[in-house]
Amino acid sequence: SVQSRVFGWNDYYRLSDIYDWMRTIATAYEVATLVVGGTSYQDRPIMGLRISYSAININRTVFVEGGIHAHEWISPAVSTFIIQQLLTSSDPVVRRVAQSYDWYFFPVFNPDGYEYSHTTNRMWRKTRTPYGSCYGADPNRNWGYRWNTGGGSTNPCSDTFSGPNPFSERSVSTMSQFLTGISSRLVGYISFHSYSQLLLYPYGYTSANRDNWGELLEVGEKAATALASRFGTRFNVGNIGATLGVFAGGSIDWVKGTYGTRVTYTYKLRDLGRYGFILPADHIVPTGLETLDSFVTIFDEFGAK
Ligand code: ING
Ligand code: ZN
Repeated sequence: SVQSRVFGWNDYYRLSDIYDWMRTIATAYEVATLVVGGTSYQDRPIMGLRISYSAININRTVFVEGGIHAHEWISPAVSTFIIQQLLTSSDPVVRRVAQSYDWYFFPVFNPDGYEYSHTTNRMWRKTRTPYGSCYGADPNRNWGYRWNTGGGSTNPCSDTFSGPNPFSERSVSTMSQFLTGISSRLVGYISFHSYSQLLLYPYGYTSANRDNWGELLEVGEKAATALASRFGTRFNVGNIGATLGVFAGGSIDWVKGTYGTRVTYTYKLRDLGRYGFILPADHIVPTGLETLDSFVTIFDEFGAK
């Protein structure tokens, strides 16, 4: 048999490499547990890692979503990078944050699309559910909060097809059930996208500022400052609808709108468009490091509030 490559952050990896690494982590670290949160249309498991330094559920759970859009490869890579750092870093802030919350990381939310982007079409974004002669719905337009009220398409051939119904995508419906199961303990939801260097807070369905947007902006600005302090990478902070235009049916809107989760951000990671979605692999480590700086700032700030 072929020797498999050693997993790391100098390259992008196939789904099976990522899942093998997650199994290895769950075996090697007592605080890490492998969980299957849901399944995809093509019957792939949506695998996650739960990280908890506490013997009990500490009622402060954070969910991290990576790879909901298949071609945004930096998103799963940064998700696994942060897992690794929470488990191994000796930085006192990282250690404090790691131990102050229970974590669920799902680095590849859209496994069918991710594999298709590796095997067939590097720019594939959606799921792979067949709809007539076209394939896939946008899993970030398919959630059932103000579904299909803007920024999505009703055309199954479009890259932003909202799906025929809310939660039509098996990955979205099964993961929404998983989230409902942990919702009473859920205090944070982070989704990683690329690209544009933005740190965004809800909502996508409206450009109006809602709920606790004031503290999300204030902490978001601190996080962006922390991010820039590493390599000078500049992120703008704002609400999704006002910054990008109105987009309904995103995961972050559903979580915030349904459960009122306090700490809710969507990152759009590097870069500003030079490479766009095809970010070279030598950006993974620096993107991971600067993102970690902002990530721990967010959860340290909210931990103290
Ligand atoms: N952009 C996001 C998208 O889903 C977004 C923007 C974020 C919309 C959160 C709604 C909610 O289109 C990219 N590039 O993925
Ligand atoms: Zn995206």
